[in-house]
Parts: sequence; C-alpha cells; structure tokens
Amino acid sequence: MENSVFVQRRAQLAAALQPDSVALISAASEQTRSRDTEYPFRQHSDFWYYTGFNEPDALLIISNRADLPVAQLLCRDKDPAQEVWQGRRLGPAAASETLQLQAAALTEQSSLLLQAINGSSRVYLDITENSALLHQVTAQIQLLKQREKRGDKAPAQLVDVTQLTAAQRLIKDQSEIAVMRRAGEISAQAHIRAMQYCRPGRFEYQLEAEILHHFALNGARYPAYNSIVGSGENGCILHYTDNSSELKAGDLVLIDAGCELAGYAADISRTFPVAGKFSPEQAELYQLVLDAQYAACNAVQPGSNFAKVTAAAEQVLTEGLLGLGILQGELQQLISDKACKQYFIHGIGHWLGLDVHDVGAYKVKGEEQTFMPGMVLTIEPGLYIPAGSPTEPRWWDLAIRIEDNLLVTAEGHENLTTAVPKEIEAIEQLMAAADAGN
Ligand SMILES: [Mn+2]
Repeated sequence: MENSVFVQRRAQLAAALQPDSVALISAASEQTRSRDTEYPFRQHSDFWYYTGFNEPDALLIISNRADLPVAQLLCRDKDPAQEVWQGRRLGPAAASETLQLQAAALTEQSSLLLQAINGSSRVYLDITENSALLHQVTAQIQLLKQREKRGDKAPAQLVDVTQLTAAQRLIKDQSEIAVMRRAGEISAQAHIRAMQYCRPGRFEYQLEAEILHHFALNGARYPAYNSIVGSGENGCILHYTDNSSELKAGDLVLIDAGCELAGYAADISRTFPVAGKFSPEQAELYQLVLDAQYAACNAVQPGSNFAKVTAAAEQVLTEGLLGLGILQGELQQLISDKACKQYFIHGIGHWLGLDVHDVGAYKVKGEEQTFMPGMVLTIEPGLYIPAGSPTEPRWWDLAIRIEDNLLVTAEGHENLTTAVPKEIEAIEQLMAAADAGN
C-alpha cells in the first residue's frame, strides 16, 4: 500500500478526536509458543491499519493538538547485536522517512507520552486490551494531577479509541479492496485445489495441507484463522480444527479456510462429497443451503442490513426444510418461530477485513447498521443435522455451509470469492476431471 494511504488514515483519525486530544495505538508483542520459541508475529490490526509497520512493541501517538505532530511513532532502536539474532529493525531514523511521521526510540516513550497527555482534554486508547499502556497512562495522569499547581494539566477523560478505529475500518478504501480481491482469489483457488485432491482414504489434514501450500505459494504465508476441514459428523462441530479423520466415501467434507494477505482476511466455506458425487439426500440439502445463500447474497446492496439478509435466508431454509419433512408445521408459524435455527445454528455472516470477524458495529443506536459501499461481509448459511436429531435418520450427520465474501458496491455487491464453484454440477465436474487426471 502507498504510504499516502496511512498518512490519510492518521489524519482522518486525528480529525475524529475531540479538540485538543491524543489517541494511543499499541503494536502487538511477540507471543511465546513454547520455552524460547515464538508464534509467527502478527501485528495488531489497528496499529497496522494506521502505520503499515510490522515490528512488535511500538506505540503510535495521534494528535489534533496544534503543539503536537499528527503522528509520532515510538519504536525499537537499531541494535546490530540483537538484529543478528532476531531480525532487522527499521529504527527511528528510517521509520521517520519510510512511514512519513515523527519517530523516536522506545527509551523516550515515558517523556513523549507525558508530553502528549499533559494538556490534552481527552486521551483515547484501547481501554480493554493493553493494560501495560493503561497502567502507564493512569500513573502519568496521577503525576500530572500532583503537578497541577505547576501548570500541568491532566486530561479529564480516558476514552475507548476502538469505536473510532472500528468505524473507520468498516468502510474499506480502494487499496484495501484491491488486497481483499486478491485474498479472495487466492483462497478460492486453494479450495479448488482441495476439491481436486480429495479422495476416500486421504485425511482431512492432507486437504488442509493443500490449502496452506497454495496460500503460501501465492504470497499469503499464513491462514487468516485455523482451517476447518470436517468430514462426515465432524462437519457438525462448528470450530472443528483437529482435521485428523480419514475421508470416507459417502461422506461430505466441509472446509472453512481463507488466507491472510498483507493483513487482510478471506473467509470461504465449501462443502462437497468426498468421493465426488452427492447422494440424493446430500444433494437435496445442499441445494437448499445454496438457494438460501443466493437469496441472502441477492439481498446485499446499499440500504440493506444483516436482518434483511438473514430473513431472506431463513425464508428459503424454512420453506425447504418443511418441503423435505425435516420441519413440520405451518410455514408462517415456523418462520415467525425461527424454527430453522434448530439446524442453522449460527449467524448469516459478519464483517470481514483485517480481522476475520472484523470490527464494526452491527447495531447503531439500537437500529441495524445499514449496508454502504465499501463494506465487506461474509454470507454463510449452513445446516447441521447431528445424529439423534428429530428427523428421519437419512438426514443425520449432514453438515453443509457455503460462504462467500461480498463487497457492497453502489450498484449492489461484488462477490470476491466466486472463482471456487458451488453449484452441484460444477463441483462434481471439477472432481471428476481431477479423478480422470490421476
Ligand atoms: Mn465466516
């Protein structure tokens, strides 16, 4: 992303603060995996959004005060001995130029933070997450209060910054949309690869390996979340990530996987038969979820909202489940009772962006958040019928979810993940062609 994008985002946040205020945004820290090894470093999404700077233990100070720069960065100093072991550091001098802001070493954090807080009317920070910073800020506020006779001034309020950052991140700009299109494309191709590789006798983790391989080969080294590959009854466990079972002919396999590219998540689910051909029951239930997914996608446009999209999907699911005899009763009653929720056990979708379950309000003053161009969301209806459900046993252990990523546009929406097939015929053809090729 161009540096000007980050400069513009910081200016936008500064403008959203109350007059004479500062906002503090922390970078993530390294997390221990075991003993002296760490998890792959993942930058804090807000910090990444405003800096594009991928080092741990940094702090961004944004201000709209006339006597302070719009943006100051505190980061690790250069240290040749440490860098030989732990990797390169940008250091304040290069950071200042590269990131187009004022930068100083972390050793100056205490004094620069005090300067930024002293005289500010409000201090915005994440009051739930970084308790070390919160402690430091409250200690400094106490100090300033003691020194008020000397002319120092403690801020009157600590405010949660995440409401402002979430509102800004909810609407994606052109550079974000370009990255998310690419993340969707890479993830779609990875799902295709898993469908092509799938055979009875192979294992769930082998499908996962195909997917991760495709992500990494295309510049997305890590998934956006732990990949779910659930065959047969495993598909009924929503966050199944053991991925350890052998794939059996006659079962469906549900895959929920998406890559992270330059910080941005894709989030795709597909369900297909292990042996490449849907049974009649599988096909009927699958087509029902697909019809519901189309109905929900069609309802994604400016002015719509998650409640309308949910209603569109639930209408189709309820009619279909009634038609198949899985639900019994009177249609309107079943719809108003939300009877389909017995088998459609999660929400229709969520915001998508730097976080897979991205920030952004779902309700605004008690009302549904209205869809606007630039918002990106998932549409993912599903049906899960575990063994023992009050249905004919032929439906048991079927689990189906179909999930795409949609960008709201002025005209309606753009589906970012259409490259991976979801029509029954298209899936069967793809898998048959892969079979013939081996
Ligand atoms: Mn999702």
